[in-house]
Amino acid sequence: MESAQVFKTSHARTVCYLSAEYLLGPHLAGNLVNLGITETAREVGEELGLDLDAILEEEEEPGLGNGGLGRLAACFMESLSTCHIPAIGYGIRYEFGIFDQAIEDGWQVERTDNWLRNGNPWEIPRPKIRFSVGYGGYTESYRDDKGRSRQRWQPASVINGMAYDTPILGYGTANANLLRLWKAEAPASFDFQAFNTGDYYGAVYANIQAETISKVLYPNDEPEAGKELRLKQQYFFVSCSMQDMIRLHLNTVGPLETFADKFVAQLNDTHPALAVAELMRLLLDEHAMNWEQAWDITHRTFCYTNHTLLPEALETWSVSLFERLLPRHLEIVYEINRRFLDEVRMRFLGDEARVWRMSLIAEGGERRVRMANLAVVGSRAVNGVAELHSALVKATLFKDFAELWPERFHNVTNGVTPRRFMVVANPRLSRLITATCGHEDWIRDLERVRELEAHVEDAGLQEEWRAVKRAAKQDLAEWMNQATGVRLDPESLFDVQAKRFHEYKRQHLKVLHIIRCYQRIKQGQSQDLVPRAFIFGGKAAPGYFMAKLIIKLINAVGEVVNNDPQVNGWIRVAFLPDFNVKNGQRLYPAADLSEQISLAGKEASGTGNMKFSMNGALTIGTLDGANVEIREAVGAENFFLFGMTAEEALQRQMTGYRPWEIYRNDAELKSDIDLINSGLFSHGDTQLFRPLTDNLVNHDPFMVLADYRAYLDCQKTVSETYKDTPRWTRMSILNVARIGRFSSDRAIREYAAHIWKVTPKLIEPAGGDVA
Ligand code: NTF
Repeated sequence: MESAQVFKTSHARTVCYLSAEYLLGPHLAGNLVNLGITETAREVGEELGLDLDAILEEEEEPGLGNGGLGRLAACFMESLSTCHIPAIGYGIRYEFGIFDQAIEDGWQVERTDNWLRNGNPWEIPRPKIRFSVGYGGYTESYRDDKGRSRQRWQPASVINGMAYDTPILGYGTANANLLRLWKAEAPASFDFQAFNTGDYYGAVYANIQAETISKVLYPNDEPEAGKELRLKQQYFFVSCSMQDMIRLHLNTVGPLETFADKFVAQLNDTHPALAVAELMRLLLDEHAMNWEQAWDITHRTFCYTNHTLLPEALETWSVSLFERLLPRHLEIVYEINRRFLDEVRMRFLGDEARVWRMSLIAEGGERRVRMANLAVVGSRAVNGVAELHSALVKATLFKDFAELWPERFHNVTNGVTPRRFMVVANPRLSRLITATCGHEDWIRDLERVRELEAHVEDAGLQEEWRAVKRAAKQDLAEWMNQATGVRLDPESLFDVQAKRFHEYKRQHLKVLHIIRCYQRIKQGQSQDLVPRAFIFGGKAAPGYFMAKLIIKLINAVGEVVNNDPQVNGWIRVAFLPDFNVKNGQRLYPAADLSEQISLAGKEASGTGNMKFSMNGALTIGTLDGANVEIREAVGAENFFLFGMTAEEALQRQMTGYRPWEIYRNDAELKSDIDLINSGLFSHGDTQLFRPLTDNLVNHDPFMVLADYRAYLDCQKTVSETYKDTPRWTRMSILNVARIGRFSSDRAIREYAAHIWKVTPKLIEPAGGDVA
């Protein structure tokens, strides 16, 4: 309340982060750390006979996101507070978040995530903060009281959005920003007419319909299905949020002319891109502005972050659906487009092909609204999430736009919060860092972990470093045994890949390595190997057949490997079920090796790569996303690099990629794939994995086979290095010491300085001290 009051009275410029997803994870441990009262809470608990760790285990996590994009939003909210930047996070209060994953007979099964079952102690319902949101209907022209011709929207149905606020605490600061999530409900006076005519059921049904809008998170990671409910969700939260911002502005600053000076709105991918059209509608239709003025404000308000180049993930909506649901917004999109394309024509005389490519409407076939183009045109800044990605954004996806407006394009490399992913997840490592550096300031200024470097040769530190890793591996082994019955040896190399399942991330490349190790051991050629635990975690989109088949393959290979006494002293395979924020916190501290093996050019940034590295895992990775910058930061000699570059991959695709030739010419690769087809891993079923193996041999869209040999060679180097324990330890220490740049605090400071132009606003604690 103190923060809100100060922001209000000081008219502080405020960031509004618009995101359809927030993958928050449990709040309690993070809030205790940020308040500096973890030990106090533990002691008080003991006095009361309560075990803090047991309490932390109990907490449900709000899984209101799919993967990297949603978790990034959560890290950014925490860093915004830590960096004293006035901010509001806007989103949807999904009643059911990302599904819980169970593994049955090796297959993923989805269970609903009923996270609100026992209530949510962190949220504050705000019944007075409610807005109505319309859908459908028609638009009409009329003359206002000054005789001007205006447009208005008569929606066919109206629902309400009610605010639920969660305070997001910063580390060691009195500042608390708001995460404001909207819940959909029927308007209080729902369909009275139906009531009066006796259609009680119909009226109640409409009521239920309204509430479905914030019911469930769409579980798709990258690809987008054009679902009507999804468009309704997007418009719902965007409309509530824009109305709320206007209300706040009118209540505090005053006239809407200065709206863009008070607020900057960051679009987290295209999911909230409708906000551009909605702010235009509110300014034009509800606040009687003219087009030029409304557009000037709108365009100065928004900035847009792109998170993927995968063509199937780029959102488009069919014009007919858009028109049926949002007729007024379609008119506005058309008018934005008309003016924009005139500008393009003027700049590039006679280049109609360019006009086609840049249009907000895709023509030819079913006409569709291109949300990415709307986001670029409606924003004053556009950014990618890692240097390579931002370069590709300019060179490929938005090439035409970068030629028109080069100054609009930026890079801000992602980061993650060290509070959650080091201090909360890995208290032992944190204590060791604090003891070695002699201060805790690295927690707020992660660059200062660099002070570890001075001690890298210290045998005592190396010894303690290994003990910390060893203890985390022991913890994970125990948990894994409880959860899955798979026994892991803490002495073995923990080789971990944890992220959403997607072909471009190439979990199956790692599976081919397991099969290769298996065959080598069976053939008595284990001399180059080290004992390894191959660990996987991650969910597949429920409708993504190939991703689910890869999960099944991992578990099938695991069943054979783990039950074969000839090999299971060497290798084990474990699938950690239900990879979420909480389980991630168990995994990162225990990893020796972090697998970041996507086909170069496909992973926009990756953030798991940073979380593993911060916890002392070494990375085996391609030159993709933020791997490139992590490798530069930690030093090429402390990173296991393999595979084609993005450019090489593209080149090879264009000159005709023939995976079957690689398959035929590499005897080991052929025997690994043939072993899958033999039925060894499927109780004699030779067809089960055919869709996967056939796809690899005949199409291989993500060039697994092209990188197979380089990957195996690199894994050999990994094993050799692991055998040199002091060397591995030094590399691990240096990974942590040089990871400072990948704190989300740094990312937020870059957004603040280069994109948002906001300055920190310190909150003086009112009632007392903040630790
Ligand atoms: C993801 N994008 C990217 O795939 C990751 O590489 C990146 O680290 C995160 O965003 C955060 O920037 C998406 O999830 C989406 F939805 F855009 F495809």
